[in-house]
Amino acid sequence: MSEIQRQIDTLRTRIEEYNYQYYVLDNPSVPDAEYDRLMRELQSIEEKYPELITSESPTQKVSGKADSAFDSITHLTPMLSLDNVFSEEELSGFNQRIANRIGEQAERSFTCEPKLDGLAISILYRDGKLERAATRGDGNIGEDVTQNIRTIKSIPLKLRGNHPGLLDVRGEVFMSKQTFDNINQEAIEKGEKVFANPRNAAAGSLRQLDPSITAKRSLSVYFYALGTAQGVELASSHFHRLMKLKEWGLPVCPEILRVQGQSGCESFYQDILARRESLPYEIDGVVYKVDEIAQQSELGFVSKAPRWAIAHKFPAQEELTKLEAVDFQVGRTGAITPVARLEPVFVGGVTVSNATLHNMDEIDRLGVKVGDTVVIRRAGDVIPQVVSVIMERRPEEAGDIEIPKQCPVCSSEVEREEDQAIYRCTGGLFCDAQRKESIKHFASRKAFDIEGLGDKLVEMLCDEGLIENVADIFKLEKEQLAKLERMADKSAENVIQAIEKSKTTTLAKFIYSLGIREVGEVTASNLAHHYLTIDTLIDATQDSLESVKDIGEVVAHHIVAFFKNQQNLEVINQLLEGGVNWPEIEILSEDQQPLLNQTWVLTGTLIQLKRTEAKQMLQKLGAKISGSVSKKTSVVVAGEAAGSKLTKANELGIKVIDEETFLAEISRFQEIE
Ligand code: 5U1
Repeated sequence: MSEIQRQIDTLRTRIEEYNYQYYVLDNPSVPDAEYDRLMRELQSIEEKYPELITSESPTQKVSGKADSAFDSITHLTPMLSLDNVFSEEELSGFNQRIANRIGEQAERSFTCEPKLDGLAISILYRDGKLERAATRGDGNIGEDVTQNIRTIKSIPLKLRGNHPGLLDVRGEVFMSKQTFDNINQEAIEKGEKVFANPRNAAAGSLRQLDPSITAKRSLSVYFYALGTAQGVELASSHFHRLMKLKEWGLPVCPEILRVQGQSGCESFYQDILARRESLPYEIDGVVYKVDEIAQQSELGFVSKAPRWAIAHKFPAQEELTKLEAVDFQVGRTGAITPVARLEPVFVGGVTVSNATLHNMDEIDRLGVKVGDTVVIRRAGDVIPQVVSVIMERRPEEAGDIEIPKQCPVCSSEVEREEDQAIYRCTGGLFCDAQRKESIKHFASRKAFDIEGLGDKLVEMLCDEGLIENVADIFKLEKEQLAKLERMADKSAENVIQAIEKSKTTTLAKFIYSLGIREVGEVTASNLAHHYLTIDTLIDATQDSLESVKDIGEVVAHHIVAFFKNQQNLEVINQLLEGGVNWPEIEILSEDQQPLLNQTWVLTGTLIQLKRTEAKQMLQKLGAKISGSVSKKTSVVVAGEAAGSKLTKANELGIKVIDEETFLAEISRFQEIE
């Protein structure tokens, strides 16, 4: 056998295995990017050696396979798939191919749609009634999932309006990010297997033999194409046809847009890419379709994909790389976090060489060893994560990961708290790492908000011995700063001014800045409004603390322990003597707090207000601010590009207001005050 044939066989075997894992088991082991790479490699070899193409090659068919557990349905017209482009140059190639076939057109219209990451389906309506539904399967024969599709709330069993007598409509069944999180959370609580991603969860939920399980999974659907439509006159534009689907009661993605030419397509791509994280569903790119149906017909198809449509894929959010080593980082409270050192890999639009491994339980759960090939995920601005291990690529010399017995920074003993996944350095403020981290926290935006005193400068000041604790910040002099590397006179002056400005704060921020374990912004604010002065808080007992809103035994214990420590009290004294101050907290009567007992959630981007300002306004009126939407939420303020929290609020029927309405309501209360 020739070397080329051997290469082709290896690629085909691998791709077939990955197809099986993806389509039949709903449990892929490698990222899409790896699959796409193998497929492209095979395609390019087959292009060079067309005599080696066989009809069984994965390049020759629409992937997928009808599962024998379901009856088969032969589609009225084949369900096609889409070719992909990954760059603007490749998109130009697509446009050039269109122009070569049907002529140049300066501003050809395209319909642009997000490419949902779900499961393609075809639904047949006869005389307006849902008759049958099928998965794509191999493109010609799919699985009969009619009973399961009937349980999806947004799919009408009867069409509305002047619909076709016979309609075969195609779309994507998907699971929203929120539903996916809820289902996986439930699975964790029950000790069951979690789904790898919303797409697999959607596929696994739809291909259930018991439709009552599908019904519980809250699947969604958006339709994007007509297979067959008989008995009505159809529009000559794809975009208008989609609008018609809406009139017949079929959900269509609200993001679709008709644009002119390649530049219109590129703008759509950039816009959706920028909003990808805040969309309530997962997408892996966008789709452009020549809008004129007459032009579509002229262009026709090539093997399994139309020439008039293309998917423009986003940079992969998951990639394969090698775990080269694991280091241990010490945080502000001594928590020791394993950090994966990776062979650099381009993922989610940037080169990644580190990823968090969270804690030792996570390492056990992943079963990961040094030397393994791992799947790395980087979505949006979230810290890169190790998602899974490709076990079949484990080298013989792969090494176990063990927690160090001593702190890697100060050599103090490392302890594991009972029933906790976290190991901690017992060095406290003796540990350089904990000291540095507590100073970084103190200077950070939500705490003292000292502009210019970022993490790097804190590191330098500590390393130079210019500060040892947070109170030393207020003793710094301009000349000391100006001597530091890459610190000009002007910058030193600015930092000194920012330090001076930060001295006036609020009691809530002061408490938060102290970095007491598990005392976040909200708890700090509750403590401030309960105790009103720092001295009363310092003297508070465990029982008294447990009576404060949202404070339980553990947090109360951390607070008591913090103020018992003489070193901490000394630092607080030095801060106050150094000029740190805050205005007295006004005690408002209940009728001055019209939002008392209400819980508000802020989501999306606010344009006219800073998020912290909005929070303060609400807290002053008595409202509690929460980071997540639940049945207990009173009102959700949805700014621009609000995502999953807004969806959840709508699902739960919770009052949602925009920023304008929020400002109007707040100013009404302020007038009453
Ligand atoms: N949004 C969208 N996704 N998607 C997938 N449109 C779309 N069109 C497709 C596929 C497979 O196929 C067309 C050829 C109808």
